[in-house]
Amino acid sequence: MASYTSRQSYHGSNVLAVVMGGGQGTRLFPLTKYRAKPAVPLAGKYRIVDIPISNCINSGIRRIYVLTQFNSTSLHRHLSQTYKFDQFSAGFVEVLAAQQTLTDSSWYQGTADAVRKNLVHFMNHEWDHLLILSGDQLYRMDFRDLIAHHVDRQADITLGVVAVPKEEASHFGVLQVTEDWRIHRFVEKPRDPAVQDSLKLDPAWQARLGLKTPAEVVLASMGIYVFNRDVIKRALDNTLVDFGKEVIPAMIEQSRVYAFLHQGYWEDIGTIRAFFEANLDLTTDLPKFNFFDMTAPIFSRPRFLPASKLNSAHVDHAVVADGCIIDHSRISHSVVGMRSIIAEGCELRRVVLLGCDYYESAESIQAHEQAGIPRIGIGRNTRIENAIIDKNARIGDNVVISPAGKPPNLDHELYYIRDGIVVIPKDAVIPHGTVI
Ligand code: ADQ
Ligand code: ADP
Repeated sequence: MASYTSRQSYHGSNVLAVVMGGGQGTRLFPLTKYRAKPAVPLAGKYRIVDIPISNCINSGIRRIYVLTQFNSTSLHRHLSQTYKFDQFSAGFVEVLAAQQTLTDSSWYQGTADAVRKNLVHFMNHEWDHLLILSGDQLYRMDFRDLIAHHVDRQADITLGVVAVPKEEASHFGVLQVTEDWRIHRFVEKPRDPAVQDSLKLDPAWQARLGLKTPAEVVLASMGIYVFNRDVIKRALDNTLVDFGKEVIPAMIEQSRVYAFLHQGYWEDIGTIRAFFEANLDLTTDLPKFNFFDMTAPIFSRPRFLPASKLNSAHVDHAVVADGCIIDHSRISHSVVGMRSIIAEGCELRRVVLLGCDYYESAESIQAHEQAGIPRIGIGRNTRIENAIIDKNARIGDNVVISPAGKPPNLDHELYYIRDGIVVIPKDAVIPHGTVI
């Protein structure tokens, strides 16, 4: 067991981190149609998985497993080309995909099931604390503070928690704590207003925590858990499949389960709407998540792309990644992903372009043009609003893309609408003149 008692003596080598890389990925579909959720591009040049991994690295944790339902080449390539540790640090970032397990070929039934099926791999390493992280959240946290809180209280399990408005209680595991943060009640996604009401945080606590909002709040689980080595074995020595629904409520009865309050920005970006809004928030004057904070940088794959080129483009409140060429167009409140090519006369408002994987060769452009197929990128005089354009899409000239006047959810052969946002899938071809 750990012999240290505070942050000073804590060392990241006592911790093994596990990133929950997603179930079937239905909530982020169609972005997860061809790739695992952790590989979904974020903020023009990152992938979702860079967030939890960077938080780990910035907290001194260098042994990280990523659990995912299916193996995608892009996830493997990204992780192996990005996170290289020297041979003295014993660090690794490794994917454990559901179908790879030897004893059971079935998909992970839930978060606890995914961890149980891989426990044998985890136990091969030396660690005192297993840090379980959600794979679809945008936040910055120093896990050393979380672990120190856990160790100082001699906890068996500690949950990262945030205060959220009471109205959002039904989306989270909601809990109540004693003066010393020990959890004595936990209800997963309470729907009953009476139950929600009974879980709200005492105004005196609200003041103590410095929460200035007059609104009623509850303490919500972030889906971030620290387990001691012996405790995780015990907690999963059964057939329970889900941490929030089953394991945590069961453990509260028999173990020392504590909460650690996270007070910075934190957002679940696991739905198309949340993913879209979190990307667009980066284009505001003062984004809620600060990619510019170099005290805890977000890492990603170095690509050695040229700086972006803007030819009398009018760009307002936009994030433009490396390697783009934008001609005589108007771009506002948009994220322009790496290697995006935008021809002249376009108007983009509230658009998240995930970018391109490569530059199309002159021969390829010519061959496609002869066949009447647009080149990769956005063609001339095209207007797009409230949309996510996945990688390598070929959007033609004089195209209009907008969800206005359409149902909030729709499947079409060329595109999807999710939560009122048009999503153009990866490698899609939208012919010249199409009006969506
Ligand atoms: P949810 O987010 O609804 O609630 P869940 O669907 O279990 O819970 O997802 C948790 C994380 O695990 C996500 O990152 C997800 O992608 C991943 N995941 C889910 N199933 C998986 C599988 N089979 N294999 C690999 N990864 C998988 C949880 C808690 C709540 C808490 C919220 C906070 O249950 O108590 O409040 O997270 O967002
Ligand atoms: P995704 O971001 O959708 O998960 P991948 O990471 O799998 O995509 O693909 C990115 C890589 O694929 C890039 O390194 C790029 O070099 C390569 N690539 C994909 N398609 C092509 C192509 N048609 N021509 C050249 N390179 C390609």
